[in-house]
Amino acid sequence: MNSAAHAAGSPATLVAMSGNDWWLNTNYAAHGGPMDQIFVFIFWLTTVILVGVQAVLVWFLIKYRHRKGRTEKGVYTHGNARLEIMWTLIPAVILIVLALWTKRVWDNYRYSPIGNDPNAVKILVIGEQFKWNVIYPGPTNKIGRYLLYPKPTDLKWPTLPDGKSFDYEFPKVPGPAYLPEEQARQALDKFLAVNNPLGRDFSDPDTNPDPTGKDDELASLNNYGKTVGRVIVIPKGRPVEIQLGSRDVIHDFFLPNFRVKLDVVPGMRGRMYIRTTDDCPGPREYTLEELRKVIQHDHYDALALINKDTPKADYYRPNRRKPGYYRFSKDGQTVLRENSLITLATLDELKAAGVDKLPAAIAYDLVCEELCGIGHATMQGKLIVLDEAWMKEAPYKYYFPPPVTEAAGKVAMAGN
Ligand SMILES: [Cu+2]
Repeated sequence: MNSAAHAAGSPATLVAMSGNDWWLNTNYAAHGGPMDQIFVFIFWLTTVILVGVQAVLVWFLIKYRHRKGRTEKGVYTHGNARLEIMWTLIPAVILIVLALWTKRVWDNYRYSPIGNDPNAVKILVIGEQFKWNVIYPGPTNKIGRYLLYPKPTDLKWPTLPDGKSFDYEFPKVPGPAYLPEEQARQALDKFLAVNNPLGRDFSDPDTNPDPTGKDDELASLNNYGKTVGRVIVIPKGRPVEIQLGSRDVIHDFFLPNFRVKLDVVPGMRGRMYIRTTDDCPGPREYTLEELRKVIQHDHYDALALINKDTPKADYYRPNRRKPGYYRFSKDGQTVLRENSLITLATLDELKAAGVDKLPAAIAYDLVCEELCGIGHATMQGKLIVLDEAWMKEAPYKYYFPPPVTEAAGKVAMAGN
């Protein structure tokens, strides 16, 4: 299995090998079991061959070493046809078996039929230097066209979110093509920086998560300020289609715990499918000691899920212009706010603030495995797995349509 073998040597993977520092980290993807079997098979196959070859080498070194007084001459040989056929055929058979076995596992997450499950949801992740943007479909479960950028030779101005065209500096000019190049580029640069950093095609109704136009929260679901650096949320047990795109250079989307990894290439939309295993830990109430173990011993991160129902939490709004949030506080100072990472220092502060338990979710690593630029090391994200109870809470309730059938997550994977 190429991806894991390649990944095993890279620094990001070594960091991501949480829990067990000597082996693969825990798998929480339904397709991951057969993938790990290939990894283990190749590991032991190559180990046995390595040990065998080295042993013969050492044996020959000793057996045919230089000794004084030895007079017999070396044997001259033209080779051995039967032996050569053997050492060609055996590796060929091994490679063919590995190739067919790998293809089956690869197809299982690249072209899985679970994408056709009525409960399947979609997520679009767009890489940029040096962050991941996470775009949710909303109740329509449609993503639509993104990463379409206007050119100075376009005959019409691009469309704005309200359906009007971007012409406010040049109301009498039908499009950038009617301006000198320099002016056209400046106008379009402004459009991309201010109105549309992700190249969303506002004229495509599929990019609109609020077709009824009634819900402000829903309408702003995928505004750039919210998409950038956002946590990936996947509903436990439901099939998830992850679509991938890039705003600038090639990135590489890697979820070590979910056994998927794919290059994110500008101009292409990659697709892959995951469904969490039944034993994937969902959100729950943790004591401070349990969280300390998660961070210090298991080397996972944990995200605080604080909302209106959390005991000892309060609602805080710094001022009218800024959005409010739920938090734990001490003497009016925020100790921990909703949807933020819990550190060891936070745990001490929570204890001092009289909090002894809180709802949290394990935050799995999302890393870029491409050396995409000088800020590459910061290009990490987080993924959490939420159950249906949490998916009914804001803001998560805006992300996906509710499941349509009871059998959520029970569709079999191909090849399993
Ligand atoms: Cu990157």
